[in-house]
Amino acid sequence: TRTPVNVTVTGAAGQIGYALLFRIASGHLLGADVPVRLRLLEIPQGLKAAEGTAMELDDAAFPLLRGIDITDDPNAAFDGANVALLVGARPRTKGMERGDLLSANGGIFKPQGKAINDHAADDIKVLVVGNPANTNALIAQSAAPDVPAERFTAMTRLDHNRAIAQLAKRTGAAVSDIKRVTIWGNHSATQYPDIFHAEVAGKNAAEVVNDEQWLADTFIPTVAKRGAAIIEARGASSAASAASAALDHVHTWVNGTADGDWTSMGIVSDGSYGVPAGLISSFPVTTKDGSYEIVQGLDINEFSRPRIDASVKELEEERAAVRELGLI
Ligand code: NAX
Repeated sequence: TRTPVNVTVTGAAGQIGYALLFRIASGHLLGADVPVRLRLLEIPQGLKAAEGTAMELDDAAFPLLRGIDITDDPNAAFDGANVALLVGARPRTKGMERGDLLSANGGIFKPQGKAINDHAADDIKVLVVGNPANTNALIAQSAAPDVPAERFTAMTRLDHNRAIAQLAKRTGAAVSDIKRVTIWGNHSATQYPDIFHAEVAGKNAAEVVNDEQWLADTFIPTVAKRGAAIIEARGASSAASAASAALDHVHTWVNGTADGDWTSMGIVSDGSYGVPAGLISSFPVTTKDGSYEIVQGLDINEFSRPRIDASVKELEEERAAVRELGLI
């Protein structure tokens, strides 16, 4: 029998945590044949609720679940971790300036990055979900100099999945017929969902749609502002879809992209496509055997270039702000 994989989830008592943990325990993160041990990290006020969730996980009697530890100590939570899902973050509250938001999150992601550096397993893979996800990932990565930088990633898979869903709706195609969608840049309203290289049932998606105005005025804003639309409709932010995207992100990273397809991940830039090196920005990537590569050689047209640049500029501003605050 296989050794269980240690999966650490922060913010375990939150709404994404609640949607995420049961599916991790049932095999949707790593595969139906991979046993897992869960480590739940919460702040002291969240521990009791996390214990309640752990009771329910016990009650589900998942055959793959080999244990649950709950703690408010990052050093214990990341000890021996193979996969870390950093979901807990400080939300923006009324009247909070961007600097306050970044420093509050720096207070979370810097110590967690250090704890990962000092205690995680050698094969650690980190996904940051908590917002501002790209810059939180940069803060954690900067605090972990002994971990290869490419192990720190930020989630844009929800945006990627949203783009696929919108494109399927518009074209009448099945979701499974849509390939090679790309999210570029920041997981924020400036992100750029790109369909110029995408395919709908084997045909170029931009040509199938053949409507630049729909792209500019409907598709891009619908994808980029979907989070706000969900809050408006549901009275709470995306949770089950975010959890599903987190599972997809890690599952794809570990198990590989399908032939002829790619995915979107926020990763440390190597300077590709004019994105300054070191920024954590979303790119089209293929994955294989637990590692990933940026898809190279895509032609970036006049429609796409300024949109990618605008989102990357926002990431540079966030990086400058956290540098100023001494967080990286
Ligand atoms: P909740 O407020 O329901 O849960 C957050 C949990 O994190 C709480 O239980 C809190 O006690 C815990 N927490 C706070 N600080 C912590 C720390 N230092 N260590 C451990 N736990 C800590 O939020 P939820 O709806 O679950 O969302 C979590 C994060 O995901 C938010 O930052 C949210 O903005 C972000 N999202 C990111 C998305 C993405 O695509 N990248 C989409 C969904 C979501 O909006």
